[in-house]
Amino acid sequence: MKLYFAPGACSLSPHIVLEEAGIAAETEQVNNQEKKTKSGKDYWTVNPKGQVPALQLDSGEMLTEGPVIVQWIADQNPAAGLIPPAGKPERYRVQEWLNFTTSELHKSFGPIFRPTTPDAYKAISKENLAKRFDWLDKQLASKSYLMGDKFTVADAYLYTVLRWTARIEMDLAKWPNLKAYVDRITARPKVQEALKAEGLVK
Ligand SMILES: N[C@@H](CCC(=O)N[C@@H](CS)C(=O)NCC(=O)O)C(=O)O
Repeated sequence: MKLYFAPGACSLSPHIVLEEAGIAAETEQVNNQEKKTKSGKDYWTVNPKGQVPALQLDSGEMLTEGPVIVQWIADQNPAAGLIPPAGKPERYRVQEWLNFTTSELHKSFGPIFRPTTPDAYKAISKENLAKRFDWLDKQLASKSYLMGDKFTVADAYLYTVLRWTARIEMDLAKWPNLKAYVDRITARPKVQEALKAEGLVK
């Protein structure tokens, strides 16, 4: 398996899941602006969508879409307990969280990062995020992780997205449960490994 990633981008989520699952995979950094991989390959030929993450399977097939990639990785090592088995109601709860994160949070950040987005649009996107964070903060009031006591792939994704608030000057201190959640996940040894591998911490 080989994961194509850009440091700190949404590809950090499958990177964390690889570490948490104890799966040794190759990784290759992508320059997302120039669409070139570290070894000089044209990234459009790897993923014609031009986005990270992309996971090359041992069969050579390319799997894209972060919420799907994390499920595939977690299913390679069920003993790691990163995702409930397909068919169990809890599996669909995890998918519910992945879908919420991708559609209600992840995609709000892109236009805020983009320098050419009008300020009024950025302000509205931040307002929308803040509303979602108000709700999320309540969800995390009495549990360590989205599914309760157990860290799952949904946490790897939500954590990755919440890290971006620092880049858009949204202070998570306003949402104490979210702040504690991010700090809790940052402290996980395997998360530290993924952050180190992407050059995000020393
Ligand atoms: N639907 C895709 C979106 C992936 C995505 O937004 N990737 C961003 C980084 S977080 C990216 O590569 N952006 C560069 C671009 O779109 O040119 C997924 O969930 O995997």
